[in-house]
Amino acid sequence: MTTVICPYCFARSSAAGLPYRCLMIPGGVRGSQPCGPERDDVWAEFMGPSIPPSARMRGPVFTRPRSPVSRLRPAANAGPAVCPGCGVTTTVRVCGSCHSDLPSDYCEQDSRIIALVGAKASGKSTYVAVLVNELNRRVGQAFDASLAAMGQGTQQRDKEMAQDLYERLRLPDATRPAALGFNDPLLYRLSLPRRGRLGTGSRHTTLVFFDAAGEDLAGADAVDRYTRYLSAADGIILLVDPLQLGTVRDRLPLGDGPPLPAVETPPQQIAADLATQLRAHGRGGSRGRVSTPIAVAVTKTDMLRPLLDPHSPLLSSATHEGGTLDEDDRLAVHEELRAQLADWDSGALYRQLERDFAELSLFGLSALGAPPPADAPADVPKSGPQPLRVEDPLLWLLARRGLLPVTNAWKGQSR
Ligand SMILES: Nc1nc2c(ncn2[C@@H]2O[C@H](COP(=O)(O)OP(=O)(O)OP(=O)(O)O)[C@@H](O)[C@H]2O)c(=O)[nH]1
Ligand SMILES: [Mg+2]
Ligand SMILES: [Zn+2]
Ligand SMILES: [Zn+2]
Repeated sequence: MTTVICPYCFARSSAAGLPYRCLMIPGGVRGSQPCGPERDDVWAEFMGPSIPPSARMRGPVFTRPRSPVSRLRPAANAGPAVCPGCGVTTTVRVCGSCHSDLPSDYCEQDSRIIALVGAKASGKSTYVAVLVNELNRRVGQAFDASLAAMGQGTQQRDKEMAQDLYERLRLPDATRPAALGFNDPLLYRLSLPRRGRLGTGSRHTTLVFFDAAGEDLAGADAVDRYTRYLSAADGIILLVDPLQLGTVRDRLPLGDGPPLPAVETPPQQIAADLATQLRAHGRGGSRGRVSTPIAVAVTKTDMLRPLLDPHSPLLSSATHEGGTLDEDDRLAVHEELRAQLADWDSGALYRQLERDFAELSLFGLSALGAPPPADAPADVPKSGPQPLRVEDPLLWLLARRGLLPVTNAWKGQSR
């Protein structure tokens, strides 16, 4: 049975049990009256006071009556249902807890929630936009994968982000904090080839990203929804801005790039807060370490060139030969960063992570491939984004869940 996690309130339910919303359209049957809008207080309460009273009036929500057939064949509970009020068929499913409408194909496959976390200006919004683009091009090609935005909200945002980054060469604005309004989750359908004896075909997974504002993380003040999102996550990507690390700031040659960003919450503080929240939501495992896998990615690695060996594995992307994830390559990156972090912040971040998380891997990436121009710090470099290793953290998390094949040169085979 397909389990659906609502991408708005993160309540879990079986796809078959989700209510429907009437579309309020005329049925074409003479004499029949379409349903009128009703006050949806469940939804209005979830959305908060910013929703004007007129917007609270929506299509009636109903549940499909239980029939003997539906009990025997759960599949009979998928697909459209007939509204008991007007007799017209609807396909729109809503979350039973918050009454948010779900995109039409959201309920057809299991969902994986990937939480994206990082201090203010660590590069989250730029990263998501570039990652989506890469997954549809180079990486998608290597893994025979495709990614489709689900629902109008995500499609619209993707289009705007891509136009800004790739055509107008403009960097994203700072994301608004959740306290000021509602930031919609980004929903994608990832299709990967199905492997195994049962032959070919595709396997679909829903990916939910939530691009929060950096300040939403601030320890005790973290909004409730954000915490629920973190505790529902199957994997976490924590973005770390190396320009926040004292030694990196001291050593970078000045003058040939944009000014250094203002100092934000230190990454080890964010990691510790994150672990506290996850433990409070039952994600603590053995020895108090959090069981959710965490990919810790140092961003903006283009700025670190002067501090790295020219042959550093951080300076070129993986090839993903044969559509598999190269475990040796991942380890080379992990070890390189562990060694560098021991130098850049005396290993403080890594020590904190090891204390708090049972499953962790370090990554290094650059969404832009080069620093923004010194004279136009809000612009993408003239050549457009030339990303480095942006896909690695997500691919690792997917592989942890058995969704991607992994190779290991030492064993010489994939598993
Ligand atoms: N050198 C370099 N700078 C980057 C890169 N990605 C982002 N930046 C810089 O970091 C700034 C912040 O990036 P955002 O993507 O807006 O960061 P964010 O984490 O979404 O920020 P908030 O929404 O405020 O929390 C950008 O304006 C760029 O100046 C990169 O790959 N390389
Ligand atoms: Mg942002
Ligand atoms: Zn919900
Ligand atoms: Zn109706």
